[in-house]
Amino acid sequence: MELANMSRFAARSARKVHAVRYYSIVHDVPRGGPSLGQAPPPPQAQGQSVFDQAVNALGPRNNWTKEEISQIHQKPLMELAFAAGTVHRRFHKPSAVQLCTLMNIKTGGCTEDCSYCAQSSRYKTNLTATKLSNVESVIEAAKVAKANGSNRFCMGAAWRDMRGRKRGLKNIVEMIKGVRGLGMEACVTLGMVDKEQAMELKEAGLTAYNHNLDTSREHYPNVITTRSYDERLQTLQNVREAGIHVCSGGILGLGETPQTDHVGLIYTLATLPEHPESFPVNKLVPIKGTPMFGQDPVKLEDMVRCIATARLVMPSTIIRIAAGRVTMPESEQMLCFMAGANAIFTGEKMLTTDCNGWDQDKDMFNRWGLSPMQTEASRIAAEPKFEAQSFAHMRGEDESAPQSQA
Ligand code: SAM
Ligand code: DTB
Ligand code: SF4
Repeated sequence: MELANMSRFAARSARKVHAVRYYSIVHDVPRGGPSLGQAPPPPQAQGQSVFDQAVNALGPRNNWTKEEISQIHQKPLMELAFAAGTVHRRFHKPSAVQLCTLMNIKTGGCTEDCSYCAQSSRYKTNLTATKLSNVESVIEAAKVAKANGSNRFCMGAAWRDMRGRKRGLKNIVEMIKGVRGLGMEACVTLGMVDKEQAMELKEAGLTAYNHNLDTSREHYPNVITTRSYDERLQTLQNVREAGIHVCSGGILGLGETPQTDHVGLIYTLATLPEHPESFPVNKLVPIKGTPMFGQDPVKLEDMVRCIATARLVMPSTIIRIAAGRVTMPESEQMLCFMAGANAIFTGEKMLTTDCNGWDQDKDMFNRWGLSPMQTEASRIAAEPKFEAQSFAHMRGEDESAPQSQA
């Protein structure tokens, strides 16, 4: 590296370590919006179109039909996005965006055949497999995330399931306790878990478990053959019954048909006994060597339509722009926020691919007046070093209002 380049690099690295800039924090409304629980459509909804009922809803409902969701999904995009933004404002603070930071605690060598994944041992993706990270390194990474304004830390392992991983689970329990000890929300994504494992994670203080359905039931066999859709749903049930928040979503760009498969994915999640607390929308990151490499890139309109439909159908759920955000210009991300997205992964890395760096996101938040969401399980706003206070006083709102639970 030339001397001039080296000193520029050193200056950039030094900036990363020392010049941490902080976000201001805003509080979100309680989960469930104005009325808590899985309420049926309000009585005045009789005679309204399904779209109008969704726009006027005062609480979530889980008796959707696929046809109803399809009607919403088919609306002219301008109308759909505006309606989703309207519902978003009723159920969430529009300027609050949840920040979550990912860490890959066990990379590669996975037995599964998920046809998009860099970490499957079935594909030649130039990835070196690692053992489970040690607890200290995970806590150090969580501290960096917290110092950069993240209030949720998600640890991912390239595993099919947790069978025979007693020692691994013990270490993960310590990681969860450490992250929670920092006042952050802890999330893990470890593949399938049974009821007992879910209970152990709950006892450790786990906030949320990420397990994606990835796509519709119909398209799923074209993507993964080594575990079934119903096995995935069983894990979601185990997590829910253990009292852990459910984070489950999908990947767009797997060769699916948006009109049927995005609707199908949302339908399955929106008709669970309780909606997932968060719904990540991943845009396929094409990984050379995987069967999905070479798929047509996801169209912006399909992404916005999917987010807006999910917002109308699961109004109190936190919708996360997940993988592939690094490929989206700021203007595209903002369209997603305006159509109901209210969370991101932030930091230098996703699992094996790049994420938008800390500074890039802070600049975007400042330009657009966004602030990190403060949720029930985390209290980082209470710390004085996050200097700028909530924007609530600017709106004349009560800053001690109850928090959302993502
Ligand atoms: N092994 C665990 C599992 O599959 O549940 C946890 C890790 S797995 C990598 C977490 C999720 O990341 C997947 O379910 C998928 O939705 C998403 N993902 C993985 N590779 C991706 C890619 N190339 N593009 C977009 N999303 C991806
Ligand atoms: C989710 O829905 N997306 C994240 C997180 N949950 C675990 C993972 C995205 C992975 C992107 C590809 C990679 O970095 O390997
Ligand atoms: Fe393994 Fe998870 Fe990747 Fe599938 S998505 S290959 S289960 S790491």
